[in-house]
Amino acid sequence: MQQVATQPASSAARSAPDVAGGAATHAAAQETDGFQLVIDALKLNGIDTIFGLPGIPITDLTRKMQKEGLRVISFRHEQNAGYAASIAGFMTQKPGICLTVSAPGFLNGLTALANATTNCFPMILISGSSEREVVDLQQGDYEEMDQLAIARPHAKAAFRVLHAEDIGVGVARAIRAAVSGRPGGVYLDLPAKLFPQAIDAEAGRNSLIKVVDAAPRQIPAPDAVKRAVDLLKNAKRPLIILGKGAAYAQADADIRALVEKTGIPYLPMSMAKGLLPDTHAQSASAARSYVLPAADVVMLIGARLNWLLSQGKGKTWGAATPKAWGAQKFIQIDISPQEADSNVRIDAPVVGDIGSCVSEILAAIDTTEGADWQKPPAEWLDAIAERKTKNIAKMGESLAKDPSPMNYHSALNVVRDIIKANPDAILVNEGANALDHTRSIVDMYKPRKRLDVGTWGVMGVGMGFSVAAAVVSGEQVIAVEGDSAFGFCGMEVETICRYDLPVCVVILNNNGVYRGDEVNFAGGHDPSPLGFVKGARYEKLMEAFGGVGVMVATPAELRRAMEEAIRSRKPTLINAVIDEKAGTESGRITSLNPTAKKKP
Ligand code: ADP
Ligand code: TPW
Repeated sequence: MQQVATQPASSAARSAPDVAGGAATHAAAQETDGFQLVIDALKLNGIDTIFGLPGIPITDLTRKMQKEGLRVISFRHEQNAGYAASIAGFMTQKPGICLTVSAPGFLNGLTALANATTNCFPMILISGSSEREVVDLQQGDYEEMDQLAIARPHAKAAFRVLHAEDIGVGVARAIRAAVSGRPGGVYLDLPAKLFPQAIDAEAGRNSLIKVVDAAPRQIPAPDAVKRAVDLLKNAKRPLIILGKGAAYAQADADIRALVEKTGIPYLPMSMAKGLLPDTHAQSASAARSYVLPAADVVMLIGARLNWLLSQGKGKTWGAATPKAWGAQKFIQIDISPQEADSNVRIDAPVVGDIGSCVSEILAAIDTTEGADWQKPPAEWLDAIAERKTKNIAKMGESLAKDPSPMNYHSALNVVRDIIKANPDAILVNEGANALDHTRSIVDMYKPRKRLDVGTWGVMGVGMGFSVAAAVVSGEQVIAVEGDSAFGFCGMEVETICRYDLPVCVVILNNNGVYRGDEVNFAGGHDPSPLGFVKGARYEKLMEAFGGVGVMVATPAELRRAMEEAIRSRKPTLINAVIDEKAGTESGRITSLNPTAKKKP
């Protein structure tokens, strides 16, 4: 391995596929190796950024990658590198790459890989691994682990490459698996022995594959489109639900055209906020609890009927009992042919990529209905408008209050103004109350600007997402974090400072998980399992690495600090101290939390 690192720069360059051969006369110049082929295969496929953490056996790989023009973003913990890779995949439709060492590094990255698969984000976890023969006989190698077997159930696909001449195929298969069909996490196992394997440079070059049409369009069947349009046409109380699949698909103009042409009210799921501006007249977000049970036809676009939509049944949907179905008929646009009927009957599944499905539906409406398309009945739209007006006024009252200490509403009212003034900024968000309140208070104006805990409600994505969002887009990032959520990934503020990224972290600090006023019911010296150090100075963590740290206690101070962070684009951490009694247990999902019959 060391041999490769100390190779003269020119020899490494000569073995790259685009310049190899020709003038090369030295024997070494006619050979390439595993290190080089991995880099060449990734570059050939347009991969330009790697999120990872070095160590045996991938240290030289990270050095060589950087030397050869890949941007290598090195983290303090692989889980955060993995989250970064996954969200880069969501934002760009290119698989985000996370590179780790073997066993413990691999396992640290695996949570992020599983999360990517769950959320349908395209990502490739590339981990170095130990010697196969020793691992398989369990003879006690350095960082011994059967990584491929462990990754498989958590990934959409998993591959191992044993020979340098197979690297091209391995990378191509990983890319196709990550981005085609329903996107997901892919594991690529690269044993230590692979990297220094030398092969003939020309054979190596010929073994590489530039993947053609990695995520082929999937055109829906005309009869499926017709079935959906017929159902929609006859609806009295139609509703469109936009999910993060719709945001991922980057079919923004057609989705907006479909919503506006049909005049159907819509609800954005959390990461679909901004696909149309949240201030859009047809947004039914402020009347969610009215539209879900009352709708008669619901068109899901890139959203699953999972727990976030109460599995399509129960009270949320107007049914009498938790397991009973509502009276709705469903249209579901999804790339996965297996998604329909997973919870309730889907009357009109439309299988295909969202871009193709939405444009075919638009075309069908135009051909069959043309100018005759009837907007939904006025009673439906008026009833929604009435609820919206009432709820928006109620929210306005809460936002106008200026309590002392500050609470979620008065702090987030500031964030709401800041995003309104900076609609290109990317909002990263995690926590329980910090998540739920931000989602409902802070309007988004552009697609793919809100990145959050997603399908699993996982804590710890905040700093990885922030790093990737800043690196991929170059835009200002604002991360609104619960103090507990931040603790899962807080050390990455060093990464933010090291790469000098325009990230402003706002910690809504209420001294604990959900809230900060819990006591130890045993009466002992230990704090409650839910409590943290009171009056913690999180802002000093950012200062420790050269960033800007500010502690604020009022909305005016918060506004000043955020405005300055955006003006300067400096890494900034704002410790926003809020009322420790402000939160509720588990935020808005208290009902999912089993509690003891008798309180401790
Ligand atoms: P949300 O949490 O926002 O409701 P989900 O993650 O539950 O969204 O659902 C996203 C859905 O979008 C998945 O079922 C996935 O198969 C689908 N999807 C992702 N990308 C595409 C695409 N390009 N075309 C069609 N469907 C897609
Ligand atoms: C990987 C369980 C859900 S929300 C939360 C935890 C620990 C923290 C809530 O406190 P926070 O926000 O962030 O201070 P706030 O505003 O309510 O006070 N481990 C993982 N994921 C989850 N979801 C948990 C634990 C949890």
